Amino acid sequence: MEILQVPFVQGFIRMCQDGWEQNWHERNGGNLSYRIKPEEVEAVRPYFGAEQPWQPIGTSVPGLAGEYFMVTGSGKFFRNASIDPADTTCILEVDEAGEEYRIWWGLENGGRPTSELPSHLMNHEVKKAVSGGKHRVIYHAHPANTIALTFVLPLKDEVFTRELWEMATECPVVFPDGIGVVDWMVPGGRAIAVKTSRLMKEYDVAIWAHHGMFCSGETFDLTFGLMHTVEKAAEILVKVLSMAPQKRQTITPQNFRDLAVDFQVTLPEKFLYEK
Ligand code: 2HA
Ligand code: ZN
Repeated sequence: MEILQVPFVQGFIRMCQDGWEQNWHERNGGNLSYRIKPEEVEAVRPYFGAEQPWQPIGTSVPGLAGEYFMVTGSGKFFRNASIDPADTTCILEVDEAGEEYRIWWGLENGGRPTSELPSHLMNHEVKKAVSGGKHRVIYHAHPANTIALTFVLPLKDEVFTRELWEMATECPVVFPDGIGVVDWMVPGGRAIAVKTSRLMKEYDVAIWAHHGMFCSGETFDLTFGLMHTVEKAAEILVKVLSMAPQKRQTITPQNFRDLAVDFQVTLPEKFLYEK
């Protein structure tokens, strides 16, 4: 067995390749992180290298003390992840205070974990707590239709959620809690991480205006599928807005309430406003 045959490592790399093929990762755009299960840490531990120095995370995540993560590297291209995982990704450990990390595997030609490490880890900390430990994947990408909408829709959770729900009947079933929106902010730091992780208490999706999207989920499939569903709905909305200034017909608030009953989801009334 090689480290690249360990199932979570394969799942991680496949997701990088899938995102690249969707055109969501120009150049070094986007980043991915996975909170590794204890038994999976043992499966990869034999491949760990020499102990490396602790480095500051840039924020505080005490809820992740002692956890291990697989993450993409800063400045690395998703396009190359499947070709050279040991150069483009890494496995790191968070210290007992949740202040520092150290790398155990990967980034073998040097480099640092993703520039969005504070956002990834703060999102993980929140989602681990609110999901009872089930959420393990945080994914950031630059899908074009979602980004395009941040130039024409009001930057409000209620508007993005409702407009995207209307674009496909599956949407309220796939993301019943809705979508959070972050105004334009400087990426890479603690401030945007704090803002995003606050939204992640309530939502599994956060959109960064004029930048991209963050999704959280239990598995690679569910998290990729969530991003894919939101971006597909955004693509339909871009087409609709390009064809006509107004929709001739759509899914109504009462339609959503009926759907919620049959599909046994709770759809918050704040998204079902009259227009
Ligand atoms: O370049 O996507 O947000 C990586 C990013 C930063
Ligand atoms: Zn980005």
